Amino acid sequence: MARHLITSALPYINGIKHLGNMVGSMLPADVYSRYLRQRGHDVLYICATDEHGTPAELAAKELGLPVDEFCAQAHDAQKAVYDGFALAFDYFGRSSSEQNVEITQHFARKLKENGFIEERAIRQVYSPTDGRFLPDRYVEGTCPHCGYDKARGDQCENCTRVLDPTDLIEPRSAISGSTDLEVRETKHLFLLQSKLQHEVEAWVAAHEHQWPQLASSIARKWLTEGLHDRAITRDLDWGVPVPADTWPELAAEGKVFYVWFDAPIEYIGATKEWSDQDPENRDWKSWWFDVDTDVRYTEFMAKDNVPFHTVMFPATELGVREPWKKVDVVKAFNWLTYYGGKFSTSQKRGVFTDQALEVLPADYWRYFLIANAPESDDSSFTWEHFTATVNKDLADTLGNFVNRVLSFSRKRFGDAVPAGAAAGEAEAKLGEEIARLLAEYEEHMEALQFRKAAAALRALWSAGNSYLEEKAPWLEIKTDQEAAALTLRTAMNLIHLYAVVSEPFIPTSSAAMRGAFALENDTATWVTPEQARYLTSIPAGTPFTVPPVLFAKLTDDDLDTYKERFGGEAA
Ligand code: B3M
Ligand code: ZN
Repeated sequence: MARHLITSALPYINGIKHLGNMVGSMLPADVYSRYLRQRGHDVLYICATDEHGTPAELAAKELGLPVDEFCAQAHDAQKAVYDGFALAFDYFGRSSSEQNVEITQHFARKLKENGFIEERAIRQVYSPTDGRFLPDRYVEGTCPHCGYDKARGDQCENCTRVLDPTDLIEPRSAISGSTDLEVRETKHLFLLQSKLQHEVEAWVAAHEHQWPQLASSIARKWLTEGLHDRAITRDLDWGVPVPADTWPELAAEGKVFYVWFDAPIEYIGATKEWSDQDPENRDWKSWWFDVDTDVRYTEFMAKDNVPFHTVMFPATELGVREPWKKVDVVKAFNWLTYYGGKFSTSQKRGVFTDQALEVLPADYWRYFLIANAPESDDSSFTWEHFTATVNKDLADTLGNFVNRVLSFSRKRFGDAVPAGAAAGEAEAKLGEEIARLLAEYEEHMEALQFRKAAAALRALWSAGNSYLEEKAPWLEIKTDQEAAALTLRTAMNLIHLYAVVSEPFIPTSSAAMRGAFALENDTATWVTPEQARYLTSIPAGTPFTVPPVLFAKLTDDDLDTYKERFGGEAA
């Protein structure tokens, strides 16, 4: 048993996320956490809403709400969707928590003590029309690198380059649209990342062998370009305040930390939120402080977040000069596209996670998304592909197997698992095959290869179908009751096995499959390949019920309805 700390990139507070966000961070983290818990590990899966920064202020403004009220509501709305997706966080926190304020301020004080933070006067975009400085997303304009004309002051959504508002061509205020902008001088705190370049390099070199190529190549690219000193404060009303004991002047001016400074620290902050709810039994520091080799820490995120997690946050942690846990494995994802085009929160294109749940239950999405996760490359969502996958893998291969076996057995042998003949050659062959596929499934899960894991799971389901076709109990029963009973008992053992091992992907359907059998004590959290070989967890005589159809088959009419509602093509 090992201790696994797992985090997924913190979703911004400014709106319900689309399927692309889900598949690139929270969902695979949940699948992995569930798997590790089932294998008996001590798992802590932490996530939170990322509540500071200009997106929150802008979204609140649009709704005419005070920012704190907006964030409280938006947090609950996001949490409800994640519950709907059956994401089993150990804790889903909020980066605006007092815990995060405390730890972020602590980090900043330490960085200053160690000579990694310095005050500098800088020139910033100021809008006389709006009567304020315009940091980050408060300025929009044309990206100097790729020419995209809706680039934001902090990052270009199109080419993912990180920007400074003064880089933008033809800048305009995101509040008023005013192009009457000037540049004024103001003081800010700078994180002297350039001083940490060598340390970060050495740290990356020592860890990147555990990261997928996508993550290490992005980290390398950033290190090659060189770490620049970065302003880590902003002139905003909403954020973690600069601590007055350390920087009285800046605090008096109402400066707050930049959202990307406090957001990663919220991984720790949220763990403390979790711990503070039950301090007798939970110890946040035992996950984060001085635990270098005791805890294995895996982070999940989409590729645009990789620089912050492989380079900048490690630089912060290194500069603090205290033994805070650093990431071991960075699992990074490419983009999920919508018919080859961009899913876009700002442009409202694609399928949002709340809408997805209006269309079909979570398990359909969980399976499809993970089976097609954009791991080695971008992958494209289309309704055609989605409905075909649901019909083939979930409805035909898994669901139909379960219902067919259980209803047929009940019709012929009643409400308990029949005994039948002793296992023969076909069962031995099946056992071999199942053991082999299960070992493969485990291997891919351990390696965080989700598409391959899904393929191995699907192969396990298929192996049951092949066995059933080969044995054909509906024919066997005409000549040999005992043989038919053996086939059905074996198939029912497969159903129980599927229930256990499919749980990380489709927890609700797994519970329904498992619940079909009234086992005396069904405590198995996992089935090892060795146990699977014998397929004997459901003994003869076990009472069972036939669950309702697990996965509805989607029709051409359904497909038309979805395409009508969401659009069948990228804009
Ligand atoms: N909220 C960015 C994003 O949603 C950001 C991630 C923070 S992780 C510490 O893409
Ligand atoms: Zn660009």
